[in-house]
Amino acid sequence: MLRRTNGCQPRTANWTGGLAIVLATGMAACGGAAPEPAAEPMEETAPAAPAEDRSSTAPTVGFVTPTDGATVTSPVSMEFIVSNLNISPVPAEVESPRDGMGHHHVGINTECLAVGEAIPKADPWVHFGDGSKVFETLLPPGAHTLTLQIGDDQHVTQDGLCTTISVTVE
Ligand SMILES: [Cu+2]
Repeated sequence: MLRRTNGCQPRTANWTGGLAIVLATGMAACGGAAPEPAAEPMEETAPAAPAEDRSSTAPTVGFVTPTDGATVTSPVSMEFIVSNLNISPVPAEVESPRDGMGHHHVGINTECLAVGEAIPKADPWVHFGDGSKVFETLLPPGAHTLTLQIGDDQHVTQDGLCTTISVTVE
């Protein structure tokens, strides 16, 4: 719990109470007055923050378009998005994969590869080693599975960085 007896500590962690109130409370405490009891209920909301931080640092990947279950026309336009990961062109020479960097791969009518596997440079996989975040491809009418998977500089799959959607081409 963030329960401090020193009222002079900046309370920058409190985003819910409003900055003006936090500053006013802090200044009153620094001026020698007794700590304001009114500030306590606001601090009780603080413990929610660390859990939120943990989930927001996990890398994710997904399709902006199309959405899962969508009916689309060919050529099918795709747009990719990541969070907490940098999409970067693969360097000309790779001695070891860079941390926190990767590029997109689309697998047509195939599932996610296992973590730690190198993504084949062949059908049904398309590599976007130039850092592209969009793709357009012709698909025949019918149901299709689109898999979007991140690979590092050596095209090796990463934990949690794959998603599969289903679309129907008209
Ligand atoms: Cu690749």
